[in-house]
Amino acid sequence: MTARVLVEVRGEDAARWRAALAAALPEARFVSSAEREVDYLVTWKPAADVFEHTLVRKAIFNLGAGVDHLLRVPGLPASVPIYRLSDAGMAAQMAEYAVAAVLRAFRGLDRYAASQAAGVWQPQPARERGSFGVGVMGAGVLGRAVLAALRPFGFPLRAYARTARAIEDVHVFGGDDLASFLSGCAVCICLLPATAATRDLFDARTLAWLPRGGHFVNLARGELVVDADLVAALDSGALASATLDVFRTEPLPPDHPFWHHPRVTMTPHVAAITLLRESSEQVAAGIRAVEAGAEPPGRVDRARGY
Ligand code: OXD
Repeated sequence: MTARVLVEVRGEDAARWRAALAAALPEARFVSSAEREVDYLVTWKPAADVFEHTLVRKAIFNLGAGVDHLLRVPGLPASVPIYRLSDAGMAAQMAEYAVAAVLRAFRGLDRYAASQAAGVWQPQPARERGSFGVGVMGAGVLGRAVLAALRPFGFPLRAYARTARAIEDVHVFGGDDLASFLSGCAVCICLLPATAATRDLFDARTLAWLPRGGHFVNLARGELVVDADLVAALDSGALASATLDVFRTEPLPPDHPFWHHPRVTMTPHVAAITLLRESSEQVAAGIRAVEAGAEPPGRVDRARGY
């Protein structure tokens, strides 16, 4: 029987996603949301009532790396497996962004920008790379790609992962070791998923575990950070900078202090853009795998929350 697929993406991208998925999976029947029963739901941030009118039989594919939005949708069927994108062109983008942020911090480019704005010619002393620790939180596909991209620069690398596993040339810290991990991060790059265990993880207490003058980079979810505590750490000079791609509310409200903070560099959730062709091909391969009785990559563990 032909697989029935519902693509539930809202906004201006919806038609592009439907066309790309239909091209990647020509053997399927793409149905409208009027259909009561489908085999597959392919979605990004679906409407809150999607499961009121749609029964999903076989699997849900999330068009993104993070499933925190999806796991909050009422009526999410408990027995249907969920798959999320795994890399699909995002790892290279994350790596580029993270390397740019680390090098900007290491070479003091923000200070030179401030000097230029003030019309001041002010060389800074060279830094010792061997004592400039760079830490990555989250050692999944994206975290490992970021670590690999950083390796050629010779910084001491560390990683923080729920379950510590060996990574070549990287000092890996496990779940209970957050304070030791953060204390060695001249730059801390957060790639952790938003779960019950990570929400508000970066507050006054944990931010204070970073070395004085450290740099905080959040490429994961805004919910991980207590904004007022981060602003206080930047205001006091405890932290030299924050590079933020994600926020509790997106778009960031116009009156939020991050917008004009001199120590904050912001981008609008673009560190790793979901790529249409790569993602559609991955979902198509996943649907074909399920149809063939195999297990595609990227299965979400609902108890863990990612
Ligand atoms: C995300 C994504 O999960 O863009 O934020 O993939």
